[in-house]
Parts: sequence; C-alpha cells; structure tokens
Amino acid sequence: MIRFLTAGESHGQLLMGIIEGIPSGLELTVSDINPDLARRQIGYGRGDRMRIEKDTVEITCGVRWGKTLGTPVGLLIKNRDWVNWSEKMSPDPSSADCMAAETKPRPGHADLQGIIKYSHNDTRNVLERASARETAMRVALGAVAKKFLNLFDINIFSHVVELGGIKIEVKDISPEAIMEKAESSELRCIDEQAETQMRKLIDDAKKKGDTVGGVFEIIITNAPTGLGSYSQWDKRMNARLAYSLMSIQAIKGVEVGLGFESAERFGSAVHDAIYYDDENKRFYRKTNRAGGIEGGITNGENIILRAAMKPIATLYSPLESVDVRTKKPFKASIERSDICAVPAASVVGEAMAAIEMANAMLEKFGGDSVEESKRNYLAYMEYVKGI
Ligand code: EPS
Repeated sequence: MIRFLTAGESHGQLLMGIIEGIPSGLELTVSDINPDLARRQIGYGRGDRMRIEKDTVEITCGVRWGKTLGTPVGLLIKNRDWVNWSEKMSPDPSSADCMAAETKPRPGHADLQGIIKYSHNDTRNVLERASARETAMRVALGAVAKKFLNLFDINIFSHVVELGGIKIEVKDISPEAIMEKAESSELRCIDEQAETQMRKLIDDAKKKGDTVGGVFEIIITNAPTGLGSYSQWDKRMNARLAYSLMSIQAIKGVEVGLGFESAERFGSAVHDAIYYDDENKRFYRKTNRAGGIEGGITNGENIILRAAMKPIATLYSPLESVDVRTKKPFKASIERSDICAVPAASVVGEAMAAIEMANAMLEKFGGDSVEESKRNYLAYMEYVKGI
C-alpha cells in the first residue's frame, strides 16, 4: 500500500514529502521528477510567484545509486521566496511579532474557518498551509508513482477541456495526440480556437480584477482489468480516484466517464456494449461512457476523469469580509495571486491519479521489489488472456 505525506508552508523554508510503499529497484533520479514540477508552473494567467519559483526537487532518502530501496522515499523542494520570509515564517520564537497579525479573512479561502478551528489570531497561520503551493510536492510524489506505473505501460495524460464556460470542441483524438497538443499549449488546451477565447477571457478577468476556473480531464491508459473492488465502499476505484482529485485545493466536482451527463440519458445511451476481440484475446467496448470503471473495478478501457476547479479566491477586486479583531467590514486587501491556475491543477490531477493508481496496482499485484510486482502482473495478464 502506498501512503504519502507532505509538509511545508507556502513561504516557509521548503516543502517536504514522504512516499512509502514503492517497491525496491525502481530507477529514480531527479530528472524523473523535475520536468513535472516545471509543467505545473506553466500556464497563461499565473501570477508573479511563478517567476520567482523554479521548483526543483532533492531526493533525500529511500534511493541509493539511482534505485529505490523499498523504504520510504523522501523529497524536498526549497522555496526560493524563503529569503524574503525567513524571519516572518521563522520557527524561532525570537522572531515573534516581527510582522503584524493578519486579521482580514479572504472569502473563499480557509482563513476564517482555520483561525476559528485552530484558535489562531493571525490568518497567516492558516493560509500558509492551505495554499496551493503544497501541490508542488504532490506533483513530485506523483512523478515517483508515475515512474512505477510506467513499468506496466500505464500512462496518465491531462488537458483543459473548459475554462470559464468556454468548452473545447475537438473529439475522437487519441490520448497520445491530446498530450502532445496539450504540452505545447500554455493553457493545456488542444483546441486552438477555444484557446484563443480562453486567453481573452483571462485577459478580461485580469482587467476586471477577477479570476476564472475551469475543468480538466485526466486520461489513464493501459490500466489492467480488475483494479479496485465492489466488495466494500472504500475499495471502489471511482470513489478512490474521485477522492484523490477532490483533495486538490479549489476542486469542487469530479466526474467519471459521462459523469453528470449519464443522468440525462436513457440507459441504452449510457452503458457500453461488450465485444470480444479474438485476435488479441480480450473483451472490449466500442464506447467508453463508463470511463473505464464498472462496478467500482477497472474494465481495461481508458480511465476518464474530469475535475471542476473554482476560480481562485484571491480577487484583485475583492469581496466584502469582516475583520476578525474589530468585527468591522472591509474589502480584502489586494494580494499577489493567479488569475487562472486550471492548467497547473491538471498536472496536480495527474499526480494524484498516479498515486492512487500505483496504490491500486500494488494492492492487486503486491511486490517488495519491482521485479516481483512485474512478475505477478505478467502472470495475471496471461491468466486474463486465457479466459
Ligand atoms: C497561492 C497564492 C500564490 C500562488 C501560490 C498559491 O502565492 P503567493 O501568495 O506567494 O503569491 O502563487 O501558488 C504557488 C506558490 C505555487 O507554487 O503554485 C495560494 O494562496 O493558494
């Protein structure tokens, strides 16, 4: 089983991550992780922080001479902005009160609930950890999971399918082609016309001091039939993947396959008829409305997930709020922020999906070394062909 934890504040010294359960013998270097960190930082509509940070990872434990040891893998990402915050975010009590307490909670953030819950009098104690900065580490940990999945040819792709209500129109295109196009677009958008409109929308939002959200899609290819289970509620693969995506900051909804559209159609236009391919000895579907999961179990088709991200809550034209000390109304102060972070969120989505998929693969095939996992996987695939 894979477990992972992250630690670190947005303007703290660094982000830390531990991932446990990756078998031994997986080849892993920083060059497997850094490209994904860079991908997360790209995106039309990101704020100035992205110009300061150029995230790179250090592998601190669990890897020796380029291969995992089968023990917890530890990762670090240093925050470049720390130089400007070392006193303000210092763990040392001698720096206390070098900065005034922030008492003006921003609507849509964790600020107000956080100070009430943790009995703080300074929203900085909340926002530093609630910030989406933490997702940099999730992407790093996800890259480790992706490397493990690559052993089984499982690949995870993402692209932005909707932004502020503007939807892409492209259909019937392979996941590989989607990825190639998405990688060359600052909005991870494969539809040029839609992308032009999306950019304009972001520019307009910026002028108005507003922000925009959107929807990204995750496609997982080559997942074997049989991951997850109907046997218990928390084993269902759709539920597990939805949880993973819903845990990302600002995600408000997740769909699997047709998702909400299934509720509008007759059953005959929702379910996927089953066929058998004699040559390749496999059952298959000509449609994939289920999104690769039926009865909580992967069915061998591509897994299709979509997640809706709300617009970033920090608005340059702020909403009304109340100072927690004076109880007087105010308009939230202007903070450096992103106008749109949907493309970045889609890369985070890949990472979260990768970790859960790696978890499901290890649950099914086990293995303390990658050779053992692979052996078990190949034996199962032979069995599936023989059915
Ligand atoms: C974030 C606020 C901004 C974003 C940040 C997430 O940071 P700052 O307040 O320092 O300008 O840039 O995202 C990242 C730093 C990142 O790496 O994605 C927030 O409040 O969630």
